[in-house]
Amino acid sequence: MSLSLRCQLRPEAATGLDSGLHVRLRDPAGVEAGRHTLEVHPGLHPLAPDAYAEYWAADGIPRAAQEGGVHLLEYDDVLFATWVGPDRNLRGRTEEAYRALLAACRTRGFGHLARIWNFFGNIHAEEDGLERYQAFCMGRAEALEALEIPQASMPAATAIGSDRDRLVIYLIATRHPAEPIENPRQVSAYHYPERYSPKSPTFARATRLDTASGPLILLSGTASIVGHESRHPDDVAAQARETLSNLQALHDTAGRELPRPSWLRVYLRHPEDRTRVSAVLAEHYNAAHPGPIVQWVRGDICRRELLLEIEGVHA
Ligand code: 3EB
Repeated sequence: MSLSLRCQLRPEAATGLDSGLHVRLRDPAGVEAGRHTLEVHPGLHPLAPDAYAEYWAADGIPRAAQEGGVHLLEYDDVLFATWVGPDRNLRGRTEEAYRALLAACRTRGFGHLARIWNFFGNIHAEEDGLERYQAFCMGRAEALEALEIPQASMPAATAIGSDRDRLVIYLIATRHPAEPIENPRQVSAYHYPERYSPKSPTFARATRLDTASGPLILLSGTASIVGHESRHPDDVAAQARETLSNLQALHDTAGRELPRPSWLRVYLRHPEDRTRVSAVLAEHYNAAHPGPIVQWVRGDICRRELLLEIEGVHA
């Protein structure tokens, strides 16, 4: 099944009035629904001077809808959905949000998640005896279990700590399953030992979709983790190199003939690490012409020792 889904990271000024899902990092957390657009603001801080907007669209004129806390933008073959709300009682909120999102998708015949992004504040703070990232994992796993989402149809995902107090989730759903891709260098997140979270994170390392303009690989947030353990706790350049090895392994697994990354988003815990990470990226991608567009964002990675995480799209 070939989809009409398209994705671009574009200069922010160019987003104009096109229909589709627009993700803009600089605005306060929230969502704005238009007649043919859905604008999501995860509540993150892009690092100057970059000003990109993430732009997703498909063929045809989309239908906008709202259902409970869920905003939807529906094309014939692709559905975008968002949920934005307060991030207190994160476990319960996450479960509620996932249930509402999945129900809205299923009702419309979009039973498969290809990609999902999750943002909330104070990711390392404690709530009900759990670190908030773990509370998030619990709520998400509870919803996915209740709705009987099989491991083989986990979406590619991002979960990042923002500087706001909002839970912001947005997703891409399809009528037919995307192909999940796991990383041979890493234990699948859904098989992580319990010490990372009483209920494992539920996501694929990447997913592949076939579109009218060719294959699309959607990369989950990827960090300096080998097996299930964090590597190079105090060395941001080494973490960057390890992360790029993970991204390379995903590309090799998906198929080397597939396109290179067209854009990457780097989440940095400490913005001052940008120069060092940027040098590692330049070295790695200098043989690629053109190399990926890179967007830099301040964000907290779910494990305290992890200093960066990279996501992106091959198209
Ligand atoms: C990792 O590989 C790093 O819980 O949805 C990356 C992407 C990470 C998604 C998630 C977590 C998630 O475990 C953290």
